[in-house]
Amino acid sequence: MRLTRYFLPVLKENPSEAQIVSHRLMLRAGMIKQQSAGIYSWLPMGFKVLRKIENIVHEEQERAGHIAIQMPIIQGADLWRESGRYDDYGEEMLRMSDRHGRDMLFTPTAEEMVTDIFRAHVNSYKDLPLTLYQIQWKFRDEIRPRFGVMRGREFYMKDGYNFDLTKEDALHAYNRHLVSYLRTYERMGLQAIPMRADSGPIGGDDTHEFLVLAETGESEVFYDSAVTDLTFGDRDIDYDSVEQCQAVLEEFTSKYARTDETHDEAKFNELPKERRRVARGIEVGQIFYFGTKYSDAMGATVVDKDQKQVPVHMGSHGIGVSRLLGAIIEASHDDKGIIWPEGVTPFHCGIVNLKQGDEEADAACETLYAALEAAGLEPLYDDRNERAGGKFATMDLIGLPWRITVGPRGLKNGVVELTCRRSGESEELAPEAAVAKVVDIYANL
Ligand code: 5CA
Repeated sequence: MRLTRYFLPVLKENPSEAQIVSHRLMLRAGMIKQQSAGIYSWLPMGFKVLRKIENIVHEEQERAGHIAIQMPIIQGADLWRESGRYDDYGEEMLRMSDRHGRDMLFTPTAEEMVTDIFRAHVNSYKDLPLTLYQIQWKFRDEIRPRFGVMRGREFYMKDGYNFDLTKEDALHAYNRHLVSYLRTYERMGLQAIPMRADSGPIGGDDTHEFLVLAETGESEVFYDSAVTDLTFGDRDIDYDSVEQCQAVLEEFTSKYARTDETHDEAKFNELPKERRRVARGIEVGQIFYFGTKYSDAMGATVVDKDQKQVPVHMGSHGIGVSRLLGAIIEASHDDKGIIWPEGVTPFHCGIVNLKQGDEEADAACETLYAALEAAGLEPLYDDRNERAGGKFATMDLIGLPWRITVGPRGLKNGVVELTCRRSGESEELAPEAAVAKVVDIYANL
């Protein structure tokens, strides 16, 4: 993409309404525009990152054997009356009626609808296990929408639902989700720590939240510092293996890590003092096992081996896809702007032409641009007639991990400059070598 042909409405001034750095940077980098409290338009660069995050979530869900569907955003009230949640959900549920006076609502989550799909089409234990998921817009009429996409009213969520014959099978599904989430967040350059949590209006016994540590996080968290040493890495896990998933769950959840809702001061104090941490975190996902709560209420049963009708065991599992943009920026920025992890960056590499209009510099930029594209990467070429300082400021603000700077002086010596956004380090390389290095970095992700 050439910047002169793109739509990147960066703001020079700090927007006064933004209280936290991710919100400020998303507005300044022209990623989102607020339309109402907690409701945003996604401008091209914000939308691009949203899609990247969404793709990673899809890939990891599919890897875990989960199957994508899409359910409607506007739902009838009847299913929610069956489960009892039409009344229970309260003012967070945005309600409306259609022209026939039928009660409708904007979906805040989808346990009821997915259970309805299940009961209409699945009758036998032979069709289990089954996990269906979607990535879809949700609406919750939050009392205090704030911090941009972090606590929106309209937000994008991956919500997945497992259906299993027995509690043991459903707990395996729970563990499998935990494993796949660890992998998902790490691919985005994030450490998200599973913490024992409270189930709230979803209901259920077992639940973990995934928290990214950040001073601006809304949740207070208490943990053993040893949990931050754990990384999932590129382990090759067989998601069908009960033992393997169980082992990962135990490794990642046996140390003390809890949100304030489940915090147990006495237990926490059993830890050596130097390992006790009290901090804040951003909740980027939550997994639940809730047994037969919805299948009982809505008659979602299958016949078992003995031809007996039994209610299925379920759980639901969410990832805050739009919130993740904010969480990634909170975890990865400096005073100049965003620093995108390679896995989610909107463009792979920036190209800055220090002397637009100079024949050689222009030609060298075109060659670099073509070479990066030919290697399957997306460069962003700042081809504006701007002074170098302005171009650097924009690149730093929008946070592309790599930048190639091209100027007449370097070209005389046959070199361009390759700069790493995170470390700030630069090296002079022949143009082909710079391209080769960038290609190599992304090939090894
Ligand atoms: N049905 C279950 C799981 S499918 C569910 O709704 N879980 S949840 O309430 O925990 O939401 C899942 C994730 O969505 C949360 O972990 C959080 O990351 C994100 N989320 C929840 N509310 C908001 C909000 N108002 N704005 C942005 N993201 C949100």
